[in-house]
Amino acid sequence: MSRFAACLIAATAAVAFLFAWSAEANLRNRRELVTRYPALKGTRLDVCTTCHAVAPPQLNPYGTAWKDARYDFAAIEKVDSDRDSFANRAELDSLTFPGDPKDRPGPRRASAAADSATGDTTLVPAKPDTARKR
Ligand SMILES: [Ca+2]
Repeated sequence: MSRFAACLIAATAAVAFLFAWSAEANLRNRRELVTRYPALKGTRLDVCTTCHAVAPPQLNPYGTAWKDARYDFAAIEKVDSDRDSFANRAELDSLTFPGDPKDRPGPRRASAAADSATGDTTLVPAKPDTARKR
């Protein structure tokens, strides 16, 4: 085996490992989100784009805030990460994306993040608050 081929195989293995590690980290983070907020399981927010920009691994404002808060969801519940005038917890309770300023409680047009999850671009009513009250 040539030295070039060995380097190519090592580089390919390293890239495959990083993809697998990143995918596992994303799944683990989503599990943490629905463990903290069980009402989100299976909803439009049970997707990578709740914390990531449309092109992971880039984080959206909510994901960045969560990371900056040392991965403590409770610490950022009262913060309005995407500056759309709704606190993160209010957005989670309303099933709107806390990292997307175009998606907020009330009647809305599906946002880019929502589009990536559902493919829906029509006007949709806000879903009722289904999260448990604490
Ligand atoms: Ca929002």
